[in-house]
Amino acid sequence: MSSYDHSQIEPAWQARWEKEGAFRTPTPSANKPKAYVLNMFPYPSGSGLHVGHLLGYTGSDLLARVARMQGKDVLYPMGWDAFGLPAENYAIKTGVHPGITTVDAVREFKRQFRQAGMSFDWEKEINTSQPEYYKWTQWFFTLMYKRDLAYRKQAMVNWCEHCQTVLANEQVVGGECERCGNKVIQRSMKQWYFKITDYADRLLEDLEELDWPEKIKAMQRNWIGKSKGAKLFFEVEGQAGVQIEVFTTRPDTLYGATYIVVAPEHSLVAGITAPEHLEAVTAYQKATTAKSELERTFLEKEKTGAFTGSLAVHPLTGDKLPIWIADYVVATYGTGAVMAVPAHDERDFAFATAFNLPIEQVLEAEDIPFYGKSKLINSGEFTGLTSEEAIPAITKAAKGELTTTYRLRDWLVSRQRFWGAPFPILYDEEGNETLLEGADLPVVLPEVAEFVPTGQSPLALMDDWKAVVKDGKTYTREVDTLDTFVCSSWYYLRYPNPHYSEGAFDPKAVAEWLPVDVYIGGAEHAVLHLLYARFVTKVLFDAGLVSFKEPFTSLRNQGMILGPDHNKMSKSKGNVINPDDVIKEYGGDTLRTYELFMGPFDQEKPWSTKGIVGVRRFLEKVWRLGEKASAAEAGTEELVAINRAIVKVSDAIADLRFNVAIAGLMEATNELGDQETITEATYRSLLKLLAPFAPHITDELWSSLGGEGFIMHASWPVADEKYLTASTVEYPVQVNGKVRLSVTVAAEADEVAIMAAVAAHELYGKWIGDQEIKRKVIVPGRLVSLVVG
Ligand code: ANZ
Repeated sequence: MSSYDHSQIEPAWQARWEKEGAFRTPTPSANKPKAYVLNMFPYPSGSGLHVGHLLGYTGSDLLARVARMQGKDVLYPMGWDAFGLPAENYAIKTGVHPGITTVDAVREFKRQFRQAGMSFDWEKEINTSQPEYYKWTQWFFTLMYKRDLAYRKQAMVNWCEHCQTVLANEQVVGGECERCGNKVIQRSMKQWYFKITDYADRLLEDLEELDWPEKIKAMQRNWIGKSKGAKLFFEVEGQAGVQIEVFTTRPDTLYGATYIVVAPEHSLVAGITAPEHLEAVTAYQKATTAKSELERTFLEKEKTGAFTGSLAVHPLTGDKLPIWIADYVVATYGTGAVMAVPAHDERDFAFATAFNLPIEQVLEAEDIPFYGKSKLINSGEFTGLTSEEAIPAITKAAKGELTTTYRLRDWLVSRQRFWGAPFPILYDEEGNETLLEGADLPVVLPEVAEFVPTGQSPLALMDDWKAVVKDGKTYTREVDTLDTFVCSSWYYLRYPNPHYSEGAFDPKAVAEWLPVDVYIGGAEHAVLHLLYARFVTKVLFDAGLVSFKEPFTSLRNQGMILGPDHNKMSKSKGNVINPDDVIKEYGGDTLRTYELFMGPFDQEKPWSTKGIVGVRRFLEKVWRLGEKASAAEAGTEELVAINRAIVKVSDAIADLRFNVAIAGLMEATNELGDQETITEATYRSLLKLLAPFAPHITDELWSSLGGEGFIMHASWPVADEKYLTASTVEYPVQVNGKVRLSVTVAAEADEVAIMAAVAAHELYGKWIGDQEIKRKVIVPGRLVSLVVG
């Protein structure tokens, strides 16, 4: 038998798979289950894939391969989230058009995927930056618009000075731009929004039915941030009819309110600021615009603020409460104003302490501040009630309203960028908007020569493109582009029939394949992409265009692969492992198997060169095991080993415990290696179990045994129950006090069966032979002891 040379085998099999269309998606048949296995599509970056990126793809590839072998019709596609900031930033740096760099990057990604043995059906490939695709991204905008879910408003937006663009809340991380890490400031601009807030409750409720990691569901719940409370109203002293509306989750603490705080941006501020406080208030407002929401509301942050000079009237006691502005109150949450209860609210406590404002305890507690619920004290007629009882009672008495608020904001979709899908919107001379539809789509992105950011979209500089005459009227185009999260909110619908020209997706093909059965991707998409995709699916459901309400039935996240130094892989740290190098030295099969063997799929784990060598040796062992595959009949140990492996590997894969599955394969390989010979049938079963992990070597060995077609089209082995019964027991056999041999029998084997196994042992003749068995002790499950002579 020749030795295992991956550099010969792997490219040859890749070429055959391609030539013979091995990964082509079948037409789904009525009598077979389907599996739509999907990985979050990448943006094709110029730096290619590192081994960390490959983990998720390897996991989904394995699932697709197993599903095929289990007789399912499988759709396993791949495409490119090609629009967006990274490509545009790269273009700004190099001066090369993103259209060109994207083509190069896609080619490079495909080469790397191919080398790693990925079984994507490239006939299903999509690319969000092509007019054929973004025509339908624009159509989604028109759908939103017509369903009153798209609107434009002047608003304070997150602005990245470095990228010169607006960012969605989700793209601001710790007050910084998610992409470039620069500080994000607030700026007022006219922007397009999608009304995702209309779906807040359904996005929350439907989480229950999803087979998703609990952590991700919790993050979505948090992001939606449903909060039950009340609106209470405070008159402004001396200003008839002017009221401050506050949102509170704790109306039970109303008697402890000692001052009011409104957000610096609140529309009432100008009207209630006394002349002698105007300068300080204006200066404070200006300082606030430079801060991000996170910075403002961060608990430990030093509290700042300014007094407006006005007083509010307590609705129950008539007390006069000073009205302050402070940045810890956010304009966009609740009503943008709070009643401050320093004895029972952490931020109010810090603020009152800093500004020497009164603190009044109104809940029974050993000490203040106290943030829990308890019995009311110092609360007039409500004294003695529990917090729960007082919430509705006080709200009613104060003429407030019980209400629910959400942290979720509408989705801002305007970007002042060039490398995105243009809006299907025109404005007439008065600024009224007109929607472009039907034959007017796609609005093709023009060839822009100048993409240096200026604060407005580079498209604003394209006078020829911008000016449109339609039905004799002149218009100008919207020059912003759509957030790339719009492109990726619907792509999974396009794959089943990616070149469909009658609509964004082929309804028949979507009915056959959707929803996605398993979705694999990084946990960093816990809120952004996953929430948008769920929202879009619900809109389509409401429009009667799809029959399901959730796009991704089950979701799994891959963990991060760290560098060998246990740090996150990054160019600057010089700890990036390039899959090309690993594949060259050890092969794609070793790389795949090692990635899945490193540890639990969803956990963080460091790269280890030692570990990869171990996996390579394992594959070599499997290769050499072929030399033993000559037995005419299988022995019990062989059958037990392989059947146990079938169960272990199948079960572990079903739970995405790939590392456990590989451990099972290694164990079986060792056990089978201990046999003198094994049958070809057993060896074939082992190869089938290994095939989804290591597709090249297994196809090579499969064909050398005369296997038909590709091993990926063979059927997944099924265990024979007979050899699984509470497994087996190994009995050491003592002869005259010394262990001379051992036998493996079924756990429930009786004395006769055990003695038969002893008699069949090849060492029986040597140690017992014709001697008389004078005494025989069998300790069930433990040992056999014979006295002979
Ligand atoms: C009085 C009070 C007393 C409060 C008390 C809490 C405890 P969640 O649960 O997150 O919804 N709040 C309301 N609007 C705000 C805004 N725009 N910016 C910053 N804080 C705001 O939080 C609701 C609570 O956060 C509200 O209830 C309000 O403080 C504050 F013992 O009102 B509370």
